[in-house]
Amino acid sequence: MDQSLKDLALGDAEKQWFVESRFGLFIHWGLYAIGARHEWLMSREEIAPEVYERYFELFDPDAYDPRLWAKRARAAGMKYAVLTTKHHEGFCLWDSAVTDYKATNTPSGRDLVAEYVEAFRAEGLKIGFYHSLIDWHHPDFPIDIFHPLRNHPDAARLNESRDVRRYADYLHAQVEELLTRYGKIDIMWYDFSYPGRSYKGLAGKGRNDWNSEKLLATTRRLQPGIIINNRLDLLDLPGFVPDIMTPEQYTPRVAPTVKGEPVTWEACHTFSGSWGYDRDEETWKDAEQLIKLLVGTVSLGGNLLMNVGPTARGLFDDRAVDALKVYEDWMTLNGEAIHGAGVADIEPPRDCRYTQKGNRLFLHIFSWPFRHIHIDAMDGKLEFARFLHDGSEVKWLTHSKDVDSNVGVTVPEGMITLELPVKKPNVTV
Ligand code: JFZ
Repeated sequence: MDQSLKDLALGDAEKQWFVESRFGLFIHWGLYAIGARHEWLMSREEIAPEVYERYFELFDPDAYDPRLWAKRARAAGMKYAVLTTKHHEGFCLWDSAVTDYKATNTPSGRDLVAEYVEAFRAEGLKIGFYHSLIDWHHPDFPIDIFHPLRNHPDAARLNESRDVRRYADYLHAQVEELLTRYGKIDIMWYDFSYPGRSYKGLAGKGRNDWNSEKLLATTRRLQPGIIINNRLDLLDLPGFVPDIMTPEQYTPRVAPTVKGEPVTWEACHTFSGSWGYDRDEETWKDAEQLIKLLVGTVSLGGNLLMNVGPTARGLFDDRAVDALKVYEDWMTLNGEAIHGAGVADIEPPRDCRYTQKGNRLFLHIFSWPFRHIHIDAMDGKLEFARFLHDGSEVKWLTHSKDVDSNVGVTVPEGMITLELPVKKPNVTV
């Protein structure tokens, strides 16, 4: 691989804000909010572009006030946000010069991206753009495995007039707009590549289709400090390591590596299974799941990008508001154990997680042990233990050396304050 591509990766210092943030808001918003049954409905239901355009004609999020969104995100302890500027449906939330398929041409008439950037920046959050590489509306995007017209009897013939190079020019022109019109952008989240996959002879797409190397270079040139994710299909180029890895809807069992080296990573998850607003979805995560997801991710050294799919009116659904409130309540008391915290160099007890920040070790108790919890010995370095939520002292007992739970472990230099960021439940023991 050429050296230039390797030089495009960010150094640790430039990613420090990201790692310390630990928690961000993903926002999937587009015409699919009207369908309200998953952001992939155009593909799943094989809706032809001209039929899907009905949503375009009806799009009018009269209640959109991103200042409200930003306030809720900040209150939940989130430090950055990533908004879908365009999802696979091809609809653009900003006033792009290279398409008519954009928010400013709907009854809404507003540049939704501009308002988002201003509102989230005003709340002190870093600004991210999700941008779909896939585009099911663009006339030059070749019909492929996921395309709504994949089962069209003339798909192969229709593809003869579709030129992916023209589509790539469009993609690059739009990225240029997004990265030059809105000031400093902190994250670019491209999505996604699927080379080597095929369906009825229709090929998948990857770096040759997107012209990924150039897209990466352009992104870096226009926004030198921007964090760029890993979905451009560049991973198998020797020596190349993306700024971040983005495991989706699962939290890895161990921290991910790339080419044998630890890597900065961010798990993305949903409140309810779907990314776009899904009115009838019933699998909303409960408070315990939400907290465990965040703690579990940070305990492995990752970030959590938690998603909300706003409604077609531009509001967060009540269930999303409740979920954000869960985070708000917990983070208000326990945010110390998340922001700037990461992997602890010590094994947690069963059903527990550790996060650590300097000489403060946070023990997250996933299932309350009632009377005692046995933690590994810390060679006398344990200085003080207390609950994080109220600062109150927790007394501990030291067992003799032959008790299993006291077998020595390696801990960092210096004394440690152990803090327990879980409220003791109201039970009599
Ligand atoms: C992608 C999007 O398709 C999805 O709508 C959402 O935006 C999510 C965050 O990212 O999800 C994927 C990515 C990769 C595959 C499938 C869905 N894949 O490789 O099959």
